[in-house]
Amino acid sequence: MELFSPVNSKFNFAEMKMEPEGELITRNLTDMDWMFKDQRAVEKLKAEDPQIYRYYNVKIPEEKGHLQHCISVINPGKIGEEYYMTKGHFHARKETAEVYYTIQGRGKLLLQSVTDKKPEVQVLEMEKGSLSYVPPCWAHRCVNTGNEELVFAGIYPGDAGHIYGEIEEKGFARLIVEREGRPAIIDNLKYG
Ligand code: S6P
Ligand code: ZN
Repeated sequence: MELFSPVNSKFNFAEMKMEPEGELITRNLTDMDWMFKDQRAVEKLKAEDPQIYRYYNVKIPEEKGHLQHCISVINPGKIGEEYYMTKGHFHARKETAEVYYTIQGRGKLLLQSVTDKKPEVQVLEMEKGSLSYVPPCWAHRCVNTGNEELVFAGIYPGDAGHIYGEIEEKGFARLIVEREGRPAIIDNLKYG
């Protein structure tokens, strides 16, 4: 393995961005509009195309032994009754895990098992200080249920890789929506 130099990154809360920026990936509504339940609400907002989330990847070799790490920022907001969320994915190397550390805001971490059996769904709370463990073989999506940006760090093996296609197509079996002013976990009737 080549010697890689130690590197520091810092999240600038005044400007809500990472410094140095690294690789910045932004997801606006039109990058994921089909993933929201309420397609009428999507149509109304499409022209405006709000940013849903962004993440700053520190550039690290995608090799075993390294640790990828990034800071994600999910904006507050809803499409219809469904909160802003990440697309969600599982790792190409399914046996790789991940740790999330919530730095600001409030949300839910939606986890769905990726095995041959019927998927199991679990939800973990994300709030300032939460250290959440995503074990191997669980797809993961973060949802901002608060009224400020949800900011969290993700740390995972260098060679984990990401698979989006299946979740882009099928979604998760549960959705996180606002009901009577509070987050509720409901079945995704379109799952499958
Ligand atoms: C990577 C890690 C996060 C996400 C980021 C965006 O393994 O879980 O850095 O990439 O939160 O979510 P997504 O689902 O669009 O990759
Ligand atoms: Zn991941």
